[in-house]
Amino acid sequence: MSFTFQDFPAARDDLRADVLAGLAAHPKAIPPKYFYDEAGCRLFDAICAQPEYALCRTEQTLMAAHLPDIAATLGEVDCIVEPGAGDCTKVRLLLDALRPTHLTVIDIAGGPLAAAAQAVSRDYPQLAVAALAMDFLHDLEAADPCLPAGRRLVYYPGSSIGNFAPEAATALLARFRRLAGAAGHLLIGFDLKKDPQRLHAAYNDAAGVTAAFNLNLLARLNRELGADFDAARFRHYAFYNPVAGRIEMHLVSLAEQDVHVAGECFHFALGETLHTEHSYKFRCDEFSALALTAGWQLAGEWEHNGFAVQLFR
Ligand code: AVJ
Repeated sequence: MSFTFQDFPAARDDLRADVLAGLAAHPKAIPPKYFYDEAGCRLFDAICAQPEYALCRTEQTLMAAHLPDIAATLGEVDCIVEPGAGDCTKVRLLLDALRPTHLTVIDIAGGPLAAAAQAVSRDYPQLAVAALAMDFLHDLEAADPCLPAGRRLVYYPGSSIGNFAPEAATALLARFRRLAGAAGHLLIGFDLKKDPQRLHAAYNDAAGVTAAFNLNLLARLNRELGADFDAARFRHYAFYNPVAGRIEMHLVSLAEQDVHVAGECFHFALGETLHTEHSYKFRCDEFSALALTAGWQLAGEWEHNGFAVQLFR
């Protein structure tokens, strides 16, 4: 059994700088990666249990059903790399099917990652597990020397790629291409374009969990940056934009108000929005074309109930 943990403090995200820059921009915006503090992670898990939000359940079903086929298409894999691995639950399924010798998991939340990776290491005694605490958007290259030689598989499930606008998505996929190496593969899950009513409902669940998830960002800024957002004066607003092919999530100011964040004052006009997330939806051919521009050739494709997983080499 081997477990290593490496911290990359230089490649860490900067909440304060990103939020101050985002609030000074027009329109105001904060990157969605900041949703996931402890409460945000719990709220995201609760979203996945809502009847309207089928994404996580559908991906699980798809992976369980098609894993033998995915494994056969992949062939031998020595190392699985998962950026944004979180609690490492999803990758366990792959470990059982692919039996790699190495697993490298990457996440900005170093503490929870280390605990989850160590638990994986205990359950898979033959596996060499490495946990890297870093913001992979910031400096994924830093992970490269930590990876063993051999056939690598980059695993990026959960439609996380949907958070990136096409240009940023291409750039990230190109970085995954370099990380995987010449003989490497990418296994990636994404949400498909579908009836806009279904998409709308998924981000406007009746129980209000997505609204709570969106508004929790303000609570986080109050706590961590000494901000004075009044959550009652912002409205969760999410809608599908079929022209851009994405869900847009906003917090709309219900009043003209001033908010103080880390010693700076920001004015919100009545009806002004703070943009918090894009969640892009794709058709299969659209996504493989996007990945092709990043150097990836489609090697396999599986679809279930409005969700897809594609394999690239
Ligand atoms: C984790 C990025 C896939 O875009 O559907 C869920 C996050 N936001 N509800 C998504 C999310 C609102 C989710 N991803």
